[in-house]
Amino acid sequence: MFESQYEAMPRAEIAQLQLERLQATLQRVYRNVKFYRQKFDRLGFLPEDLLSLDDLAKLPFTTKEDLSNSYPYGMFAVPLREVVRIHSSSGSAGNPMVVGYTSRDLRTWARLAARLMTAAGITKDDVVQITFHYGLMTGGFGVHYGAETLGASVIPTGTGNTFRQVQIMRDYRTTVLVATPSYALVIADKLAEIGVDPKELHLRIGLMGGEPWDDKRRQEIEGKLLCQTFDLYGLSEAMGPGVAGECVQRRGMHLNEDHFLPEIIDPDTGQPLPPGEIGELVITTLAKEAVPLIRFRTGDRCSLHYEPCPCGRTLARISRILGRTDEVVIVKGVNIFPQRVGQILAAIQGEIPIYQLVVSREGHQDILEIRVEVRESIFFDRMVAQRQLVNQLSHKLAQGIGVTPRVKLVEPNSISREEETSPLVVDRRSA
Ligand code: DLL
Repeated sequence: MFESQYEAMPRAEIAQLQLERLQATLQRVYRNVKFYRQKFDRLGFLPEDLLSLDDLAKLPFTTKEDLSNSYPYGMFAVPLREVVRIHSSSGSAGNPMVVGYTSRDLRTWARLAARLMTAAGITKDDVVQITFHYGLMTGGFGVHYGAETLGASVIPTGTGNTFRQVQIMRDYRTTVLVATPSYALVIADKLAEIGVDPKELHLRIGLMGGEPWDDKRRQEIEGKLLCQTFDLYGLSEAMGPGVAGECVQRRGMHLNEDHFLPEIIDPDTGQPLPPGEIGELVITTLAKEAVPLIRFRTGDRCSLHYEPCPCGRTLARISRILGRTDEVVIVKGVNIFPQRVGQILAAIQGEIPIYQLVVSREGHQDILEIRVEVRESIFFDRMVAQRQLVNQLSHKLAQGIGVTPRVKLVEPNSISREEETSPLVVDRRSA
């Protein structure tokens, strides 16, 4: 274990530490974040009223919309001068969500990521190739500093240029591939395409996260890349990767409970559910300085388990993420709110047209098609005009959602609402 004093802490001590940290967090947000102060005042709740962990359930939830509404810095509990890093994520249908880190937050992040990498069996002898995006999203940097903290040799390739990824993997003798499950399969396809035998590689571990996957994909990745894979969970609002991850037992993901207090709620009623039941994961951060969160609704469906793990860690485990409670679709690891697409189209066209997102796979690549109903007359226009419109829409949408879609103009009343996964989305990937 990387930090056995926390990872194998007796349960009673974990609860005591959580309570102390929670009280301190409530004090901090009450003093420094108007959003929370107003919420607590409305309830007549003072931070010192929290006497046990159960009292947390008296407080209201924080949602993605709340974070978007406080764009950009409304949720920050420290002055900007103390913030040393800023990341951002899609947030909600409205503004993006901005998250900041103090230098202590960054050190914590690196340690928590290092814990989960150690749990997956990664050591300082490993050569770790990180294909997560390095940039505004949290994936790349989070794992990067975790791996460096471990003392592993890090290759920060970032996403894309799959041919080069394969060359590097073979020539630099990569032992750990860090990727979204779908990108791991894209890499596997590339191996086959250019005739590299996976036996030529030195890969032993695949650390996979950032998007939903299942055991079938796990077997496919392991069979094609000849490595053992481990699930890694996180979300930008809480930190990024580093929230939870599988140990070598691979029976759920250990959640770094000394930093994140989990609850599972019924997404419809908001009522807490007992351990083992599937519901929405709600997280309260316990030591974050820059952007603490109280009862944040992640939108992720899973269950929570407190049984001891044969690995010796006492930290609770969450199941695989089984889906979402909202309409977010994750395409190539990027979270997309379908309504955001409508807003972008409205900004170009003056009103929200009828539209639909169709997500599918070609080989192992996620493909996002956005169908937009347009006036019939458009189809009588010159091809050039049509193509210009498609290019314009696809460019603006790519800017707005972070994934380049294929835009398809369709005639009025042609979008079928029958096979939808949600009101605006058809997701054919699991078919
Ligand atoms: O995806 C952070 C991350 C990157 C975690 C890489 C792990 C690895 P966001 O872009 O804010 O942050 O997206 C967070 O992605 O609420 C889940 O819906 C989904 N997600 C992340 N990890 C997993 C996973 C990063 N292992 C959202 N399994 C989360 C299923 C996952 N879904």
